Amino acid sequence: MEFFLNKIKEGVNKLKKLSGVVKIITHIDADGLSSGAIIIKALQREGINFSFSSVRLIDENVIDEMSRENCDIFLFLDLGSGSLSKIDEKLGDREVFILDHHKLEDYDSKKIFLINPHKFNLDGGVEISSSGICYFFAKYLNSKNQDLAHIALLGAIGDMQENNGFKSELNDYILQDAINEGKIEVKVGLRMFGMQTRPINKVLEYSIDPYIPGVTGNEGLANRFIEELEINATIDGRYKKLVQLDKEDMKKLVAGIILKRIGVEENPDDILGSIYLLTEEEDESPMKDAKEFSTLLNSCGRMNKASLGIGCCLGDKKSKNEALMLLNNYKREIINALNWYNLNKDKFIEENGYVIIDASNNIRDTLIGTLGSILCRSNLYGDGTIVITMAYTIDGSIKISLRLVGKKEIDLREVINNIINKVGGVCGGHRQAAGALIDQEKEEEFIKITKLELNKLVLEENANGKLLK
Ligand SMILES: [Mn+2]
Repeated sequence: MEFFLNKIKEGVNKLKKLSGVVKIITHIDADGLSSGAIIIKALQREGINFSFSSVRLIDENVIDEMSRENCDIFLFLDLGSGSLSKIDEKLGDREVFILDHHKLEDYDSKKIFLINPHKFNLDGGVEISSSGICYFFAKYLNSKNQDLAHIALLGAIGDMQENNGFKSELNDYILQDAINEGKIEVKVGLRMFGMQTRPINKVLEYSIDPYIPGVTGNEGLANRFIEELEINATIDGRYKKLVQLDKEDMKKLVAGIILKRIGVEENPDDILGSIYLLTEEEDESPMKDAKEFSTLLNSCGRMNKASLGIGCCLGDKKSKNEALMLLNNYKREIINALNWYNLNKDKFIEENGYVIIDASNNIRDTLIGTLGSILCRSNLYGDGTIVITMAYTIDGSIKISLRLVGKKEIDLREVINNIINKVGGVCGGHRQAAGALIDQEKEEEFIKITKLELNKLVLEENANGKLLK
C-alpha cells in the first residue's frame, strides 16, 4: 500500500513540474464522474487550465480524436489501463497520466505515467476505485482537497466496493477523511435502496439485498406485509418513505423483515448495515444517501449528461436541479426498456446457462447494462445465468453488456475477451460486469461465436461439477 501511495505522490510531483493545457478524459459511470469532479476541483484550485470530456469506453477512435487535441498533458481517469499500447502509439509525444483501477493490458510503457493498484498487488475491484486514486492524488497536490473525500466514496460505492462496510484500508482511510471533514455521517439502519426517496411499499418490493421472502418482487404481497405489521405507513392515503417512519414503526418493520427471513435466508438478521449520509444535502433528496447519489451519477452518464453529474458532486445548485429532472426521464426510459423486454420475451436466445437479448434500435445503448443488471436481480433467470444485452449505438457500432445472476466463480471479463478476440472489437470491465463494442456488421457473427463459446463454457462447468442452470 505504501508503494502505491508513493507512486501517486510521484505522479503529483511530476505533474507539478509540467506546464501546458491539461485534457481530462473520464469514464461516464459514477466512479468516472466522481474522479472527474475531484480532479477538476483540484486543478481549478491550482489555477491549471484544463478541458474535459467523458467517454463510455476507450477505443481507437477516441484515442485518434485525443491525438488531434491541442493539449500537452492527458489525464485518463477510470479508463485507459486496457489500452496502454494504443495510447502509447498515438499519444507518445505528449505527457500521459492514467489513474485507473481496471485490469491492465500486459504492456510495459516507458512514457505513460500509470497509477493502477493492480501493479501493487492491490485488488482494484475491491480495495480502491479510480475516484479513490484521484482523491489521494488531489490530496497530495494540496491538502485543501481533503474536503473532496466524500466524492471519492460515491465512486467507490458506485463500483460496489461497499458491502456492509468498506473492505480495505485505503477506502476506510478516505471514509475517515470524509467524516473528519464533516461531509459524511455514517448511521446504522436498514440496508435498503431508496430510504430517502421511495415509498415503503416500493422499497420492500424491490429489495433484493436483503431479500425478503414472500415480499420481494411482488407488489400485492409487499402491500399486505405492510398492512400486517400494523404500522403507521401512510400520510394522506399515500405510503411514506422509509425515513419518515417513526422509531417504533421502524423497529416493527425490522422485526417483521427478520421474521420473514428466518428459516429461509442464511443470516436472517443481516438486514442492518452502514448508511452513508451526505451532511450538506437536503433530507429526502436523491443526493442524501451516498448509494442513491451514486445511482444518480450513473444515470447522468447514461443519459449523456456527464457534466451535470460532475456539477452535482461539486455541489452546484443548477446542476442538481437539472439532474433531478434528468433522473425522472431516466426512470421513464428504464421502464420503457423493461416494457420492450416483456413484449419481446419469447424472441430472445435462451440456452442452458445464458440468454442473449439483442435490442438493436429499441433501447438506448447506454441503458443496456442497466437492463441487464435489473434482469439479473429479478428472479427471471436461474442462479449463474449469464445475461447478455446488446443495442446499436448512434455511430454504427453495437454496445454489448454482460451480467451474471447471483454470485459465481466466473470472470465475465475473461468471457467477453475470448469472444472479442475472435470477432474483433474492444472490451473491458470487471469480473461481475463486463462490456464490449463491435461493428454493426459483426452482429450475426458475434451471436454465433458467443453461443459457441458459452455452450463450451457450460459444458466445462458441468464437467467440473459446477452446474450452470
Ligand atoms: Mn471505476
